Amino acid sequence: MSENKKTRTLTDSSDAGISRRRFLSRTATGAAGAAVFHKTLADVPQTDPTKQQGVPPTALGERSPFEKPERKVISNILSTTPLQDLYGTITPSDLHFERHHGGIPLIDPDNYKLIIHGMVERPLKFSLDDLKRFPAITQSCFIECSGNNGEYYLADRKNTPQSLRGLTSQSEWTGVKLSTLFREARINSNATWFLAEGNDAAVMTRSIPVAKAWDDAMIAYAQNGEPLRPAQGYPVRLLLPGWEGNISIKWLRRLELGKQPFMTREETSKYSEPLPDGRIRQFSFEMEANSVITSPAYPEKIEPGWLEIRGLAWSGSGKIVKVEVSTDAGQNWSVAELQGPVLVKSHTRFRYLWNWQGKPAVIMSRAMDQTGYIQPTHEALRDKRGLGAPYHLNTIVGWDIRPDGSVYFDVKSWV
Ligand SMILES: Nc1nc2c(c(=O)[nH]1)N[C@H]1C(S)=C(S)[C@@H](COP(=O)(O)O)O[C@H]1N2
Ligand SMILES: [Mo]
Repeated sequence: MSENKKTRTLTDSSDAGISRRRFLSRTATGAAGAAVFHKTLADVPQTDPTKQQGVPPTALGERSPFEKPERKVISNILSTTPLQDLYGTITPSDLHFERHHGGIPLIDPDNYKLIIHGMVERPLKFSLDDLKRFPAITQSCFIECSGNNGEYYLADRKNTPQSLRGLTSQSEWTGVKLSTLFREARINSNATWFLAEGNDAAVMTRSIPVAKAWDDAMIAYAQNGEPLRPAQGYPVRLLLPGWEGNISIKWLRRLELGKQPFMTREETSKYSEPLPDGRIRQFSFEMEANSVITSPAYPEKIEPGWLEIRGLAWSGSGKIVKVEVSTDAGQNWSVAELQGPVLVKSHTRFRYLWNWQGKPAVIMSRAMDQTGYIQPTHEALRDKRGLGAPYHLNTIVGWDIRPDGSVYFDVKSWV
């Protein structure tokens, strides 16, 4: 009966009114007549919860076994966020999308070093503790891979919000402003670019204009209230709000100041975009306004009557100021409601009430940001930029609703 004793000592003064007899009769109805706590929620029999002990406090929490949101692992370098299973704007850290070219390295925080050198007056080396001693800032923003365009499934009507747009995730990040470190190192006034280098098998390097450091770049060591997840760059990553995810170098180990782009491997091949006029767009930092309806979407089935069309919009250029929804394949547009507070360079929830009358319909969303930029159709994007590279394709996408209520990806929005 030691279990019973334990339970009693846990009982606080607010339970003082419960008589010993009633207490015993309650616990006695538990499994095998004793107050047996179950180890995990999955072990608790699905019978009357008032008639059995549940699960005691544990060091780490668990999700309800009834909820199974999962990243979809596309390959050993890529996984996507289940946008359709999430609420609000923050992505739970264990569901943040992952993109890495050489796997997730294991880095001991005690051996961590960040070096700043090149065109600086004072070359510096920081430990993780050094970085944590600087004034800290916290800001929310999304990270989106420039390849967030569903290229893996485009022609497939069984696309989901996750397969179409699951390479964007939102977190609350904490760390140090990059400008604080650049001041500390007294960077040369002619230094207009810097190189950022990662400590993983890919040794990823990118060139970045110093102006971004004076704007909003940061060195992040925490995500959603805890140290970074290894997949997000533990112990330290560079974070460039609003810019293509690729440049936010994870497992950051070195920053070198210079006066021109460093022409890294990524910049001379992979992440450049051929344009229709034969020129090549080498740097395309900002993620332009984008949106996706997360419900209704494939594989949901809807019933006639009122429903709320829900989704996410975001822009790397600032705040989302407007999201419009069409229920007739883009002929007419109505303004959706935005859930505040709307933050810069952040996922923004939109909602639109709609009375579906059981007829075929195509629903779409399009976002507008504070610069006046409006998310384009696929046709407009193709004319402007060509489709020479599968990057920065923030096309308006839609869902095709059939008379029986089934919902499919509107493949036509991609032609
Ligand atoms: N060191 C390093 N940093 C990296 C990468 C990498 O492979 N190595 N991948 C980049 C790419 S392509 C993207 S889209 C983002 C993804 O960040 P996440 O995995 O935290 O979502 O990290 C970037 N930073
Ligand atoms: Mo990426």
